Amino acid sequence: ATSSSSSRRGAFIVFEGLDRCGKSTQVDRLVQRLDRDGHKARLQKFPDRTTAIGKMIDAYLQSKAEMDDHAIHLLFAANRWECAAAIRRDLENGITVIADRYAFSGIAFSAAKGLPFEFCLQPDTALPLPDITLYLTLPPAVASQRSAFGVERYETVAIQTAVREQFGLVANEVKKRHGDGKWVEVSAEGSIEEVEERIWGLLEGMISGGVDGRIGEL
Ligand code: T5A
Ligand code: NA
Repeated sequence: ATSSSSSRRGAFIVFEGLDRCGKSTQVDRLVQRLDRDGHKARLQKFPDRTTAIGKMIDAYLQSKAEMDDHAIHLLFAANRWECAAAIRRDLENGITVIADRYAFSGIAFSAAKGLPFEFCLQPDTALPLPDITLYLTLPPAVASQRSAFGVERYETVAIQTAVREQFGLVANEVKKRHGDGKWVEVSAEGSIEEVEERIWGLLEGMISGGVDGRIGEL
C-alpha cells in the first residue's frame, strides 16, 4: 500500500550537548528557518521552566533551593511527562517538534552526580522516542574561548567533564536499543552559520518529508 503524505507525521528532533555548546542558538535558528518556509514547527525547551514543576527546577538550577539528587531527577522527568501528550498530539498533526534537551540530559547529568545509571533511565521510560537526536560536540578548549559559563549549577569544567563521559554511555544505550541512526554526533565548531548549515544538511529530508510510522517509546 502506498502511504499518502497526509499519513505522515511530524518529526521529533532533539538537540543535546554540554552547557554552552550552542544548542539554543541552533534550535532557534532551525525554528526560524521552518517558520520562514511556512513549515509547521514548535520549539519545546527542557526543562520547561514555565510550569509549576518547572519553577521548582528553575529555583534548584539557580541554587535558590536545595533538593535531594533523586528528587530533582524525578522532577526533571516529571517535567517531561507533563509535556508528553502535547508532543504526541503535535507530531500526529504533522507538526515538527524540536526539543532543546530531553531525557538524555536528565540521565547524563544525574549519573554524573553519582546516581546509578539504571535508576536514572527508569523515570523517562516510555516517553515519546525522538526520531533523531543531534548531539553537538565542542572540544573543551574551543568551548572555553567562546564565552564564560554562567552562574547556574553544573556550569563548571569538572561537572561538564563528568557529564560528557555519561553522555557517551547514554549514546551507546540509545544506539543499542533504538538503532545507530537515532543518535548522531555533530561538530559545533565553526561559525553559527556553518553549524546551522551542517545541521540543516542532516535534517532537511526528514523534516520536509515528514516521518512514516508510529511514534516510538523510550
Ligand atoms: N538538566 C537539564 C538536567 O540536569 N536534567 C535534565 O533533565 C535537563 C533537561 C539547564 C541545566 O539543566 C540540566 C542541564 C543544564 O545544566 P538549559 O536551560 O538548557 O539547561 O541551559 P543550558 O543548556 O545551560 O543553556 P546553555 O547556556 O548551555 O547554552 P546552549 O544552549 O548550549 O548554548 P547557546 O546557544 O546559548 O550559546 C552559548 C554562547 O555561545 C555563543 C552564543 O551566542 C552564546 O553566547 N555561540 C557561539 N559563539 C561562537 N560560535 C558559535 N558557533 C556559537 N554558537 C553559540
Ligand atoms: Na540553552
